[in-house]
Amino acid sequence: MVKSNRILTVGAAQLGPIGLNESREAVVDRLLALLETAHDRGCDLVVFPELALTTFFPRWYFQEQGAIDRFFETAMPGPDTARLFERAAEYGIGFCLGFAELVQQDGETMRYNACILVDKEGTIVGKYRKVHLPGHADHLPERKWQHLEKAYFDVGDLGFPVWRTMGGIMGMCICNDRRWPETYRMMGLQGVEMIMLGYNTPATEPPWGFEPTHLASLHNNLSMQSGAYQNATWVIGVAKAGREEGCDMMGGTLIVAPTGEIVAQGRTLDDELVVADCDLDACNHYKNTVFNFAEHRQPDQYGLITETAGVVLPPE
Ligand code: ING
Repeated sequence: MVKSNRILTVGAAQLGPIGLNESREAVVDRLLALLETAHDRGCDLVVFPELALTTFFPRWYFQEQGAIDRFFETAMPGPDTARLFERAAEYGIGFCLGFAELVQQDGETMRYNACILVDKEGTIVGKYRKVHLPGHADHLPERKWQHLEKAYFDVGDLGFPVWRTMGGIMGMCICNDRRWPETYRMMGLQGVEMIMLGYNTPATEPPWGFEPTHLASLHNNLSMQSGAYQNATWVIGVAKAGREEGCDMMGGTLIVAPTGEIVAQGRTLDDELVVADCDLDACNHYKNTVFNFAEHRQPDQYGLITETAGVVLPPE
């Protein structure tokens, strides 16, 4: 078999807890330490979690907009993150970074749960803004933890783009996006070969109430393994893990092959680099056979479902 030269050595850079008042400088120091380990391990690409610069602040209700906005970046790279870009470019390592983005759009201040893809030269080649915002929009004082992403972020307005870079077709999504099949399929229809995503997921107490704890891992793995297999793509899922301000966040950092197999997994709830060689050509088999969309999909039949969903059809 011809040896593929499209092998990316990927480092899934899981983060342990980030404190409510932990400085950007202290957090970037941790990102740089993971980046150094990735350099030592020969990585081409490093994937950091969702909101990798701050604690998961939607778990609290803040009344003052200023108290919320202190978790946002108004420039990327900015004064706190420039050294991450510089060091990565020195190492020749690309990276994906999740952060809270505050931006002016048509004279209006918009706030997104965002992530960027930076190439080996330190250039931002892509940006994604989280589309599926889970939780609730209003303060629910009876809850142990809030989940106020709908209050703190606008719905992402960039769709699900993919970018030809790092020798392949790369895509991104964020956290709750990974639970929705549309997320993977929108990129699958564009030929994606690697989807990078970060997440901050409470290990218990999902937004709607109690669930047996083993299901958190099942649903995490199921979502990413099926997304990978059904769209013949690699999926890199990276946790912010551990007991963050008293809230237990699940780990479960995963690297999933286009076969749907888990090829590497995190073992801790701390800062941990999970590394695997990802051959982008491993996507070709399924894209050319089982999931050859051109050959097998019938889009003109899919539209019919929306007309009948939930409607009792009249007798023939
Ligand atoms: N967190 C969670 C996630 O989708 C959640 C919210 C937890 C949804 C548990 C369902 C079950 O992983 C974020 N930040 O989206």
